[in-house]
Amino acid sequence: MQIEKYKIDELNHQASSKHERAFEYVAADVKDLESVLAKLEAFNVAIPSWALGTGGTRFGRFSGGGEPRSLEEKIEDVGAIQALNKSSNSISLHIPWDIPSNADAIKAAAAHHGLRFDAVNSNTFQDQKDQQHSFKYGSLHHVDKAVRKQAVEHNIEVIKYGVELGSNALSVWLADGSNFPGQLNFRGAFQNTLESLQEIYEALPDDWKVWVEYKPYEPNFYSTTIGDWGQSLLLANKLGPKASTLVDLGHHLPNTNIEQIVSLLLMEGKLAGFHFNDSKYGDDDLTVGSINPYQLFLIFNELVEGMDARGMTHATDIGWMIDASHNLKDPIEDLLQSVEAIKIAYAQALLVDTAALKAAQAANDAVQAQEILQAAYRTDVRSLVAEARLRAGGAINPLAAYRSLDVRGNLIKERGAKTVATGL
Ligand code: AOS
Ligand code: ZN
Ligand code: ZN
Repeated sequence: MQIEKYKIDELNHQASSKHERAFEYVAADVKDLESVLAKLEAFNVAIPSWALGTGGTRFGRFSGGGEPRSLEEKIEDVGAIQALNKSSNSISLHIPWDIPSNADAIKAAAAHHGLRFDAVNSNTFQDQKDQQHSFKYGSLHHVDKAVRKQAVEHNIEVIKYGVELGSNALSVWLADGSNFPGQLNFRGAFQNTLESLQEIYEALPDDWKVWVEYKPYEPNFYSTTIGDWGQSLLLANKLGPKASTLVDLGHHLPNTNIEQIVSLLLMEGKLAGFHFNDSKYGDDDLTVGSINPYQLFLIFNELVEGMDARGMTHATDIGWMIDASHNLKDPIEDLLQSVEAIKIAYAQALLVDTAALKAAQAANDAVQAQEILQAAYRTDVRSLVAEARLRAGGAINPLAAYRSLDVRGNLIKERGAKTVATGL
């Protein structure tokens, strides 16, 4: 399955006069228009290989049709997303859900769609068939050295797969924790985790990074061994310059000020990047921007300001990834919506009048500071994002194009109506 460029051009032609009206209206008031558009054009968000099939809950899973049955088909799906939105040029693999056994062929398939491989993710939260020791009581933090060793070896194997694919980061999320008070010695668990991560760190190639993800609860409900950004940062600092903290937006207790965490991690040079999603209650893994788009904007505001202050390049100096699961929507539609929400928040943040905001802050003018932020947030930037995408060769409206080209219908014809994506 491949979306031909001429079909996108045809749809763009039909949508062009409406687009131009909207674009000219908003562009007239944008300072540095060309630089804003160039930044939007350069910006890409990695698509997780585990988000291309219909997810489920522990109560059930309702598969959709035309789901990818192999890594090759997942690459095709990401290729379709990229053809439409020109902002999804990489794919993040979870191993062993997706084992790139023939790395050259997989790399070639990805390159055919203009894709590369982003961070590789290890999995020590499930037991695999024929695995010697169980991860029931954790992995890198385990009380038994033999279990820790098995988990360390898995991570090193994941790095090897990543090297073959041209990736340069290992993303580690641990389910390690405890379900009941007294079950675990916190310091012992932390020390074991540190020691295990040090062994993994030693195995990183020179140009590689390790990203340490935190999460306050689930699957353990009393303690998580890497439960918050403090614990992750502590590990990252002890590990060294190749280690940093990954922020998954859903991994915070309700109402946490995530933008402040982001700002300080950036200041310390320890912000690895993001797992984008949205949440109402916990790690809901909902479509980015579907619940709290203002928070997303505030995070991007910190990113733009903090990255500019540190002379960082927006598009490449941080890991931008989606981590979502869809038990209701067509996964591709959800991902298109998610990338769009991220780019909208980014575009709004690029419109913030930073100099005026600094002046308001220096004058303790909270009213003016709010006016400045919300003037940017309330700007309808959709046509700016669309214009950047159009210039990059994508669709003015990716979701509408996906529907009118009946991509899902074609996938169902190709793959069948009763498919279950590999992985999860
Ligand atoms: C789990 O809650 C985390 O968000 C991880 O990033 C995990 O590896 C991913 O969601 C796949 O389950
Ligand atoms: Zn995550
Ligand atoms: Zn999560």
